Amino acid sequence: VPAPTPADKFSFGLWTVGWTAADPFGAPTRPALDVVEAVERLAERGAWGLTFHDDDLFGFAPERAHRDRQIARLREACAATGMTVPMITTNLFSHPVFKDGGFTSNDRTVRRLALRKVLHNVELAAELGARTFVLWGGREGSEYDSAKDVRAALDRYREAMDLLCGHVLEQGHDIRFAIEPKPNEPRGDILLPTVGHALAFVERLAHPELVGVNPEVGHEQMAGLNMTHGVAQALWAGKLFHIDLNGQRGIKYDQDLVFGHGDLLNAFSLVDLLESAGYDGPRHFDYKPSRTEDRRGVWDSAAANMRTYLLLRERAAAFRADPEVVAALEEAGVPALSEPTLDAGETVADLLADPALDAVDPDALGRRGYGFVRLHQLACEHLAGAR
Ligand code: 3MF
Ligand code: MG
Ligand code: MG
Ligand code: MG
Repeated sequence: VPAPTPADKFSFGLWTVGWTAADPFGAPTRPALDVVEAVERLAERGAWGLTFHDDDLFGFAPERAHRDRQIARLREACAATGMTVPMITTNLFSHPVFKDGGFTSNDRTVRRLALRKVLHNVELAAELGARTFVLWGGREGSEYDSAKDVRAALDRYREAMDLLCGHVLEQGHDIRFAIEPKPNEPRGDILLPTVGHALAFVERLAHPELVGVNPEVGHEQMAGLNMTHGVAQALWAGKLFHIDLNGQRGIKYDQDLVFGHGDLLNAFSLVDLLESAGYDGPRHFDYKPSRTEDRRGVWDSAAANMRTYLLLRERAAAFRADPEVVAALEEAGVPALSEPTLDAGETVADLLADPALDAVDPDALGRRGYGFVRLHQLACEHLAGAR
């Protein structure tokens, strides 16, 4: 497997390698990580970009001088290493003021504060040349159905998105927004819980062309969904603006494991999809180095994400190139699904009167085997390095 290079477009959140591993049950197990060290260590390992929440870089409501200094240090580190800032995002979830949400808090003043915080960070994104702005509404939701008017909350969510898009258009910024769905945690139920919900929401906005999705492997899997299917639908809709790669083992708390350290088969089909669909955006890792890890474990785990992606990319290419796989795909009818069901110009009347359909024996057709299991076994064998 080749070593990662910037051409692979691997990016990491500052909050990932920088996680000090405080969890709801225990204190931090690692010291804070400085942004300059994050940029340097990631660049050394072949990464391309660093992403961050405003609070990750300069804290909540920073002094002007501290904010400027941190931005300058990030810029200098990027200039020295060739690293980029392809995406930035705003923290509307840590400070107690956002405990009932930002854009959809029941408190109007909180909503106004949230909008102002995001608008400031959109300006920073423009200054740093970040072309994607991710919005994860982790506190937009409720624990109690009686406490949140969901239709009103969606009106306020839309109001926020329309304001942000209008602002970006007015300023002429080259920035698109990507909504990151998650079903729950920290709220009992989060609004826009899955890729599908977010895609439907985007179509109701004033500027749908400026808004897409940022699916996260673990978030879809927390909802019991197939990440590869969700990403395929986002691609189909032209809405895969960004992606959060990580690992998750089933329906439980958000594990943020290394990419591939959860459902490895689903990670394989995801890489196969991204590569074959020609997705050319960032391959962004939103993982957490486990609480058991020391500094070395942090950087080993960062490298593991990239290596796993490249390994799966290699395995997927070998799978596609294997003549037995090509034949099995053919037998399974996979390429045949791309053929339109009606002939060009064929009408409803033509279809109804088709004599070839009269001659079909549905019972015989019902006995057709598709060979999907054999095909999948070939995928497993490629993944396991057996072919
Ligand atoms: C939480 C997340 C977030 C988002 C981030 C936006 C803290 O489960 O996944 O990470 O990814 O806020 O990019
Ligand atoms: Mg997660
Ligand atoms: Mg997460
Ligand atoms: Mg995420």
